[in-house]
Amino acid sequence: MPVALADLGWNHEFEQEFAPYAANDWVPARLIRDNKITYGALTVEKGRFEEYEVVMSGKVYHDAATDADLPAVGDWVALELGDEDHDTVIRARLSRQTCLSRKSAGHSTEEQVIVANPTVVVVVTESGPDLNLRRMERYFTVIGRSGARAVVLVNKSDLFAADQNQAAVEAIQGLNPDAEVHLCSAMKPRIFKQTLKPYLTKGHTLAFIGSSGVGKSALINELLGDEFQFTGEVNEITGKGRHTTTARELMVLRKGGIVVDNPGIKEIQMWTDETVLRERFADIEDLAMQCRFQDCKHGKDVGCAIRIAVEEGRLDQERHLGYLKLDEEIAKLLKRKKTRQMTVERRFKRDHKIKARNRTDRMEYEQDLRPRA
Ligand SMILES: Nc1nc2c(ncn2[C@@H]2O[C@H](COP(=O)(O)OP(=O)(O)OP(=O)(O)O)[C@@H](O)[C@H]2O)c(=O)[nH]1
Ligand SMILES: [Mg+2]
Ligand SMILES: [Zn+2]
Repeated sequence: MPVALADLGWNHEFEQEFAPYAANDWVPARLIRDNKITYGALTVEKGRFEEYEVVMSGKVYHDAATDADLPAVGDWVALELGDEDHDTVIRARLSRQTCLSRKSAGHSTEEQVIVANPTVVVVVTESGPDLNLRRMERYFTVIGRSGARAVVLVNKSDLFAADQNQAAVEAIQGLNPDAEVHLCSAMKPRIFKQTLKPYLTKGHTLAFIGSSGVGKSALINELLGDEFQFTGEVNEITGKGRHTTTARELMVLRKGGIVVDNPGIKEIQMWTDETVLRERFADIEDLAMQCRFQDCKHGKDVGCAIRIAVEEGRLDQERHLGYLKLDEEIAKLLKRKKTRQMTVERRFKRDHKIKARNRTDRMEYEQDLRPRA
């Protein structure tokens, strides 16, 4: 069966925006992989998918005011096809119709695009230790902003008791009545595929996110069927293959629908906002208000309400330790932000230098042209 760009998510609005580029003989393609310096891009030629390794043009790079403006997996771009001597080049990026990104409030330079143009964001979790309702709230916030629908899969149902699974589904549903929350297991692929079927429409993009090890790739593998097999290393302890996804990748399903596998999101890396970090320990901060001394370090201090809560078993010791490391964590975070800011500034400076150099070149050139006296 011949394929068309619509199988990749192409639609009327993209086509309209692309019209001026078509006049240059550029071709529309969707970015499926980010290799840092190059990208993988998928297009359709003569009814078949064709993949190219492509680079960004200087203009696309320089026009990007922030990292978030740079092409990302899921983006539609205009390609100028190369030949033996020339790279295939991204000449333009089309506007995003939806966009899953993380953004710390007020710092637009720090926005990071996770997936461009998703139709549905599938959050994978479990009813076991990975379940974290606060984190789930954060996911709902970013999905809400993305313009995509939210679907949550409570995976690994085979590993946990039925009432525990049910309670997890209800708690997540309670956070967001608009989200669609389903129980599933990669060990029961038939039922799982049935669950996702309504979302796997031709041209619809499903972006899978969630912590490392929750089963995103295992579930995607089931959807891909024979088309795809991981060649992961074998875990010496369990003897099972375990492949940690290291790069985001967009894949087209033969029966319709597009999936994007993402590396597991490390919570700290993902939501590095001081407030968010503090939010995770809101209950402990409440306890801290009850400490006897205002400057309590919450260690061995007399009358420390936090320590007493640990001793009485009302507070998990690990969480207490995590809380004690919070300031350290925030300091690290601020340092990282600063480094980031410096990179951005350096880039502006460099761009400025290039411009200045171009100007000098031009002036010298014009001088050369001037008739000599
Ligand atoms: N019992 C059980 N094991 C599962 C299920 N889903 C996934 N697993 C196992 O969990 C492990 C991790 O699964 P992956 O699919 O690699 O997890 P991931 O979310 O892609 O992880 P990252 O790529 O690191 O982000 C693998 O050994 C899977 O076989 C499930 O429903 N039940
Ligand atoms: Mg994976
Ligand atoms: Zn204290």
